[in-house]
Amino acid sequence: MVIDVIHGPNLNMLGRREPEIYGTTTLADIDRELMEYGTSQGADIESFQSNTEGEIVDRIQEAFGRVSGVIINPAAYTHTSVAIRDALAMLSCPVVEIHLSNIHKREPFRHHSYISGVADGVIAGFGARGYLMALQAILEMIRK
Ligand code: CA2
Repeated sequence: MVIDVIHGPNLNMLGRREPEIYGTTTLADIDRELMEYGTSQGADIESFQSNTEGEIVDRIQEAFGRVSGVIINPAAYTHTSVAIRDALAMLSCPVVEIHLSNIHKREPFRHHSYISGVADGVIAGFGARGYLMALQAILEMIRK
């Protein structure tokens, strides 16, 4: 069972800038925790980060028919990308959208997500811990 974890633009800077908003955990820390937990549950976690919309679309297309679930933090593309939404809509496996911050508590332009309408679940506002919550939730969805 493969779960693809897709990290959007600027998330490679996690833990190195704006810790008051995004915390001090790095992306490598998050991936490590997911991989450890995934292994304990019999799931292979694959991780991908890109600052480029088209590369994220390509990655989602490559996931089609190959993976059992997708966890995605589209970052700023959450609020702009019909292309990422359309790519996710093609998938038949569960999709969980995750945000470190509570986007609804922030600036109005972050309140709308193009992604939520094609996601099976959304987690926001729990910081890096939210990724483990997303993994636990998606494994439950897959096993049902
Ligand atoms: O809360 C989230 O996870 C977001 O997806 C993060 C995006 C933001 O545009 C969304 O509205 C909410 C920003 C990711 C930028 O990450 C940084 C990490 C460290 C330093 C600077 C940016």
